[in-house]
Amino acid sequence: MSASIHTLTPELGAEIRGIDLAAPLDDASRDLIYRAFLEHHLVVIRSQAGLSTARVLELSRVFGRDLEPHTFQEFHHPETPLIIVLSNRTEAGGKPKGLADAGTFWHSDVSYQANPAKATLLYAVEVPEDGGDTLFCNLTAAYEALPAAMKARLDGLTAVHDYLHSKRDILVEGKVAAPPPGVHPVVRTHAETGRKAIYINPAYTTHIEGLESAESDALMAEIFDHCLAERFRMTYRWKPGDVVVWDNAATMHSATTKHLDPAKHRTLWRTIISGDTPVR
Ligand SMILES: O=C(O)CCC(=O)C(=O)O
Ligand SMILES: [Fe+2]
Repeated sequence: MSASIHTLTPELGAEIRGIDLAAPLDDASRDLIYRAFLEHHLVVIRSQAGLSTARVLELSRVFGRDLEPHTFQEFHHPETPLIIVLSNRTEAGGKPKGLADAGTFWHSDVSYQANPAKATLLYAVEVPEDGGDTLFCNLTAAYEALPAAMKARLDGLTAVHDYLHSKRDILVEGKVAAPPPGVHPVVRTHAETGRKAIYINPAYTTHIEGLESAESDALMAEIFDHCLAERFRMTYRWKPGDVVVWDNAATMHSATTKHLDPAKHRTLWRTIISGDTPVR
């Protein structure tokens, strides 16, 4: 069966059919997956239950050469630090088997880093019948839909991104030292497609540089309001065996796991594909 691309919504996401990830990927499949990723910002490959960690790492490398181990070592997959386990399961004694909530807030992954993640891959090992959806927002389409005057106003601005802005419990508990904040353009140009996207997010962006704090807050609120309109959004409902990969330079996302019934088990493997410094 040859692989084909099917859009999920007119603006965001594509499903790739006709690919079996249990077998090594040929060059044509890699090209097709990567092209769909650039064009649609998010790709889904369904019904891939039972993949090994090696297969998940091989697929991750379609999107970039370098993968990053996650800061929270306690949730690394036992076979490799390049996969972190997201799970609400606990062992006997209550020890968590994974990171139970990787971010029930709108964010672009590790945007506080100097070189934020290029892409993120999630592989659904087990997911409940309902609940635990992941929400996505297309920041390229949101930028392109801005009035010219707003584009001109944002172009050239920079913003500070700080991990502590979202007040992560794990840091409050003092388990991991907080990474230093990063500064990035408010509008970034995609390194490969050349398309511009808004690059601030409610979870990590503390303020826009050079503006009074009230003005920065008001401008950010206005932009987030615009971005989070229904037409730029997509809700992903997981099925076991789904693989989803998104472009962090073109989208933001939110988990909903904070509100998931603890009796419903959800376990995903996650890899991070390294990125470059965002540019204007
Ligand atoms: O668990 C989810 O739905 C998404 C978690 C998340 O934000 C991530 O993996 O980057
Ligand atoms: Fe995330």
